[in-house]
Amino acid sequence: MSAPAREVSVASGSRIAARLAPWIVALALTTAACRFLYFPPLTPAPPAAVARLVDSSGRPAGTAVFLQQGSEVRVLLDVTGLPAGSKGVHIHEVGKCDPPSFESAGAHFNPTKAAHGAANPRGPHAGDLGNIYVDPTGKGHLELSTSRITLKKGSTSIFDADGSSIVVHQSGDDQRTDPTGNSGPPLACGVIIRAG
Ligand SMILES: [Cu+2]
Ligand SMILES: [Zn+2]
Repeated sequence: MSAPAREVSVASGSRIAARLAPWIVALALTTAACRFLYFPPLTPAPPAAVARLVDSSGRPAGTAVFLQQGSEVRVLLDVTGLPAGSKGVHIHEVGKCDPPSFESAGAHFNPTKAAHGAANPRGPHAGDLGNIYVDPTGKGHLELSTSRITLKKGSTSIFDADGSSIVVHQSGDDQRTDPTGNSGPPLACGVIIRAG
């Protein structure tokens, strides 16, 4: 007497499972894709930051965007109106960009007390971001990921007590010469501010 009832129950159970299967697959795929994606209703926004660069006359010279992606920070830098060529790019240790010298930005961001440059055996500084190539129209784009800085709390946070800035220099950075890579004086500077 009870066997038919149980069969019905099993049959309807597997029908429900069949109906749910596409959703389970979709949920699994979504979870896998979640590592770098941000779904506003589901997850808190990962930290982000922005810097608006000015040149030595105080005129706009570009924008930098910083996106925390797991343990790395993606940096996207666009510059305009700068002289052509290769230019050293660093995060400097103070969030203050007073033109024309930008000396207010201090030295390279260096929480680990390293030497300058990726080609230096004791380097690099956490703030060493290599070079941006500026084309003959004055525009340049640089994109990189680094785990040497963070937008979160911690010893390598660029949001320390006095903040940080991003600086583009007159010459290429040789990635080796301590403490500045022979990159010459600053051309442009932007204070890095939280954007989410
Ligand atoms: Cu610099
Ligand atoms: Zn450096």
